[in-house]
Amino acid sequence: MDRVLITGALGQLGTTLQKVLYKKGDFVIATDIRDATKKIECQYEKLDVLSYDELQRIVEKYEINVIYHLVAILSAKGEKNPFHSWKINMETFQNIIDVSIKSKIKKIFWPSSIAVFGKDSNLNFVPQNAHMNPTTIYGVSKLAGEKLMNYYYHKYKLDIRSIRFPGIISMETKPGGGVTDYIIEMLKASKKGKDYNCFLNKDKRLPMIYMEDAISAIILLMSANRSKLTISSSYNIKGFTATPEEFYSAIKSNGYKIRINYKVDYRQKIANTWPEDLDDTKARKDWGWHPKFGLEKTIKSALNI
Ligand code: AKB
Repeated sequence: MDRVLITGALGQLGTTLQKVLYKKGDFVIATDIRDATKKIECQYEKLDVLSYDELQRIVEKYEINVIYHLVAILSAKGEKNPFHSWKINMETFQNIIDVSIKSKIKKIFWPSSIAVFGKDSNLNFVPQNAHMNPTTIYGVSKLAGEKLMNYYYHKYKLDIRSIRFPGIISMETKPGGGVTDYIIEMLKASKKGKDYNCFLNKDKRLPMIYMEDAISAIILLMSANRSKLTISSSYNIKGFTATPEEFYSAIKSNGYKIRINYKVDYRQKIANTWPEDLDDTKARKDWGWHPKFGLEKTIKSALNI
């Protein structure tokens, strides 16, 4: 049984991951910077990962051996205050790395993102080892984190594993400041029968993944034998690709009668530097990645149809 610490456990990924790992039988301590307002099944502690001492205290107190470090300020929100975003995204990661080396943590999971890519990444089908010139501070911090993973693996054999997540679709939490959040807003508006103003252009194609698949990917990667992993930074994965208009058609064909207005804003410029599609064959080959949710199945599940 692993003794797991999750940081950012009240965020989009953390909210689902803590439940799944707890049900799987791990000892789980969920943490976040704020008090938990909803009931949490596993143990919960308020933790600011910028505080090295607090982090170390919790790791020692609960004899943690695996960490899922999910704290992050996402792409669109990050642009409002780049200095603060860098601090949150990078200093927390450095603290996790430092504590993990000292406390001999067995494995760490840290999510990267398709935000690491940029215009020269061959955006119509981004390879695993693309040129990466990110355009947001979020993307820059994720790319720096990928370099750190690789560095600390070679220097101290620190086992950090990572996935470059596309837009994750889930209904449990509020949208958290990402560019791909438009689909979550669209789904939530549909459920309420409200029209929706989409901030991306109707034809902007992006890779997406349903939460259930995102969680299975994390579990598969974390349970893989390290010797099978040929990438010591982050793996490309996707569930499927879609445009706002394709999502809208799928929602309509399931009986939701809302209207969409396209009111493009600064987030379109960010999305224009992200992949339309990407190559995830390395993840398939190295640790058996295989998505179960396509567009139609995602929409049905998200809308409980
Ligand atoms: C965002 O839109 O910022 C995130 C991401 C793709 O990493 N969902």
